[in-house]
Amino acid sequence: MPTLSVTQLSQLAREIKQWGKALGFAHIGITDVDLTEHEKPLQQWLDKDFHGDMNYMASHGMMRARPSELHPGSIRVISARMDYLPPEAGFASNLSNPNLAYISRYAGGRDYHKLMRQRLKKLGDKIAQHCQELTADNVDFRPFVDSAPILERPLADKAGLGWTGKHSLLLHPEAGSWFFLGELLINLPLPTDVPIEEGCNTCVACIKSCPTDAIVEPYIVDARRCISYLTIELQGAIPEEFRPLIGNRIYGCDDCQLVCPFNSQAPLTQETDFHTRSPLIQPELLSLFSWTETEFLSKTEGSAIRRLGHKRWLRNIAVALGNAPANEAILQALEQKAQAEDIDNMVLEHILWAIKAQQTKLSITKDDEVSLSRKTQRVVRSIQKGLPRDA
Ligand code: B12
Ligand code: SF4
Ligand code: SF4
Repeated sequence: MPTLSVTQLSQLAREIKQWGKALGFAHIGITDVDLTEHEKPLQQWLDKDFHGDMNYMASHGMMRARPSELHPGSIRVISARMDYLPPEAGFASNLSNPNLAYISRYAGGRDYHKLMRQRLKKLGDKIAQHCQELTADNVDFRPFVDSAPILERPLADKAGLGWTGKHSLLLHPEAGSWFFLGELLINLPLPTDVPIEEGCNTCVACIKSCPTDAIVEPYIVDARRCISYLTIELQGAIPEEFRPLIGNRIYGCDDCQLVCPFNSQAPLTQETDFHTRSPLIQPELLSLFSWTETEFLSKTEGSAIRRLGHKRWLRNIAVALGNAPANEAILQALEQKAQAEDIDNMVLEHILWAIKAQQTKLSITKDDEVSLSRKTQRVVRSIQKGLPRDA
């Protein structure tokens, strides 16, 4: 382990925060590697099967809560926040138009994993070089961004980056919650930061607004009910009970953050790479549904959406088309796709579900009327009132 003096370590901690800012991180905090108090809640969450078919959540045992086992020798975690809210997010206009596809605003630009990991690696290199010059000792570090089994949110909470909201995400009184987390595990005994005070108080807006009631208790999300899981993580069929509740959300969901009062002044991202790319700005469902696999792969190149694959892309859009107002053009597009020779059985089942939903609606009314669920109407009103810049 490097042998810096206490004064040198304090000075270094200050410099790490400045270097982090220069690398595009909005907030850096430092904490130790002890997550013992999270082992029991994590195990309870797994025991209840809240992870669904995300086997990677269960397969590493308690290593998630033991960063020092993940990278032996680590005694500190440098936790980093990077903001992703793009300008002109258009949340309300997008959610209130059921003929448009809604894509979570974290995913419309470049995949954050690689970008953040590279920046964290640069920060680690800078620290190592600095220590080499001071003491000629070797610093050992490893960057993580959602890439390995590690409890990122509890670490960031301990490092003072924010408090854990009742939606289970980290949020900060000034910065809200539109940010990614990443960290460097390191073998330097840097001074640690203190957590900030919890600020949700009596608010329960996120719990009340979740379209699928996935926040089953304050701070606890049953992933199997969460639209983010259903549209991104789940490999197979989306359970029917959730399909009508998904609305037009074809990739992830932002509702629990959209109603959070702390997002009213949230900073926009400094990374132009996170701005929503043109084919994904308020896109028509029918237009996205018409993409061939080759088009899907080229239009989502470099984006996290690409990992979904064309099959699940079609699955998700079929559900949203089934939820769209009655429309002959939609029915036709669905029927055409159902007859495609290479259509996958799982996708076909969703298309048939959507055809049935459209036929039922068409038999009742031919109006292209807006049919939003009560909850979505409330979320839209809350965005227009609380987040006018991003509405
Ligand atoms: C698995 C996962 C999911 C799953 C499960 C979500 C969940 N809440 O666990 C699904 C697919 C549903 C999901 C969805 C989303 N995710 Co996600 N996800 C993860 C991942 C990979 C692991 C999270 C985890 O460990 N869950 C296990 C459970 C047990 O952990 P937990 O919820 O923190 O549970 C703790 C609390 O319940 C706590 N607890 C229990 N009782 C109490 C009581 C009190 C008072 C308190 C304070 C705490 C507490 O103890 C538990 C153990 O520590 C992390 C990245 C990472 N490696 O950490 C990203 C991560 C959490 N996700 C992230 C994001 C952005 C999202 C989405 C917003 C994406 C989207 N727009 O669609 C949604 C939000 C949904 C939501 N409300 O959580 C970001 C969050 C950034 C932030 N600001 O906090 C992360 C950190 C990724 C990243 N690197 O930036 N995600
Ligand atoms: S992301 Fe959507 S579905 Fe998941 S907990 Fe939040 S509001 Fe509910
Ligand atoms: S909506 Fe309310 S309860 Fe939920 S995280 Fe924000 S402040 Fe906390």
